[in-house]
Amino acid sequence: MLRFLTAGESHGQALVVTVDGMPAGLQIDIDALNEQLRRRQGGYGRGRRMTIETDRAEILTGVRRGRTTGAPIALLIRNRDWINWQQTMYVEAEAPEDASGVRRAEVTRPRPGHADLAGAIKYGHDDIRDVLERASARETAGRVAAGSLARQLLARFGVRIASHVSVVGDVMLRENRTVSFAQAQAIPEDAPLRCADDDVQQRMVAAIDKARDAGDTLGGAFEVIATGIPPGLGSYVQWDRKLDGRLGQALMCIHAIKAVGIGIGPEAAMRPGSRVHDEILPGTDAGVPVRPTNNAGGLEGGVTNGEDVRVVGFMKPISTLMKPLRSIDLTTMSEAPAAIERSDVCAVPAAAVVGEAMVAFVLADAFLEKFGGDSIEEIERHYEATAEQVRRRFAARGTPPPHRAGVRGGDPGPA
Ligand code: EPS
Repeated sequence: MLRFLTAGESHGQALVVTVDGMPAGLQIDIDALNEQLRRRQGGYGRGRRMTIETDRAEILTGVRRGRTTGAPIALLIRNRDWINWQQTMYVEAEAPEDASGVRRAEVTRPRPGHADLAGAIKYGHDDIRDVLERASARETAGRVAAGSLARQLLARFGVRIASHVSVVGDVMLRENRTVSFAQAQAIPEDAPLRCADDDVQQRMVAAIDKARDAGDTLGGAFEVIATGIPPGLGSYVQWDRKLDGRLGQALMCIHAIKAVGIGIGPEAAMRPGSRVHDEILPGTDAGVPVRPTNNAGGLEGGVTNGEDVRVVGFMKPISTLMKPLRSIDLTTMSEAPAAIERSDVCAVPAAAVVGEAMVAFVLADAFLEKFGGDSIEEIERHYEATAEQVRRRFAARGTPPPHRAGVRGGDPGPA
């Protein structure tokens, strides 16, 4: 079982991640990991904080001479902003004499939509900072670090993952426009919103500018596409083993994500069955029967069918508004505008990168479940044996043999 836990406050000393269950013998590319952290920091609509941070992970345990040992992997990502927050975020009972930064006032006016009020009630905090520091989406840097390790494991078996932003506010890619894996991967990393259509992207930028000027925020949607996925990951036999459910949870738990779609998602509810289900044709494509469409997003019955896995995350607008909504002051219980904290106007491109990481992690977990082993060599043997079995199965029934190596290989691309 592959799992990870994170710790850390947004303006504390550092974020800490522990990844458990990685097999031994995987070559780790720390530059590729840091590149994922850099991608998460980008996107038009981010606030000033991103000019302070340059996220880099330090691997503390579980890797020796560049390869995983099978032991838990601990990673550390330092918060550069900590230097400005020591007077507010010190660990000791009293502020250390050499603590830098200014002492910030307590936060007592919960922001509607944020964890502020619910968290203060749950944990009994008077200063909402005790809630918001951990509820902050800064935590997702840790997830991207963990996801990058999962991604490197999957890449070894030809799985590649990309994403694109399809909606910002009321600006969206044309309805029913399918963005292929290759198109998503070809979007330049410096594209302001990592949208597959330049004109739509320009309108998205304008919508963010307008929201910023109005003291408002915008949400949107992104799609994560994973290609080279072998059939048979997940299962239909038990609710908690259905891979679509696991992917749904992995995306829903990203900050501000309010809905998840698999394949054409909610659109499937509005079409007749004849325009939803993907026909199965003779012949093979990358080792599995030909499917002319992939409305199912690569999952049928909670099991991968060999097509690309496609998952969409829908994000609500960020809840810190520069023109704040009505709220109350918890110290007086009287009406007061919600607190204003420095924040982003739109973070959908960042959420897309986090989405890639979460999808990578869940797919890697399901991959290990199916092809499991304690070392990469052991997993490779299991993977190849299954690939051979699938090849034979189709060959025995007179269909042409699959044209690629592996169950649904694809070339191993960059992690
Ligand atoms: C966040 C508020 C902002 C964001 C932050 C998430 O931080 P700050 O209050 O320091 O300006 O920039 O996101 C990150 C720091 C990050 O690394 O993604 C929030 O309240 O959730």
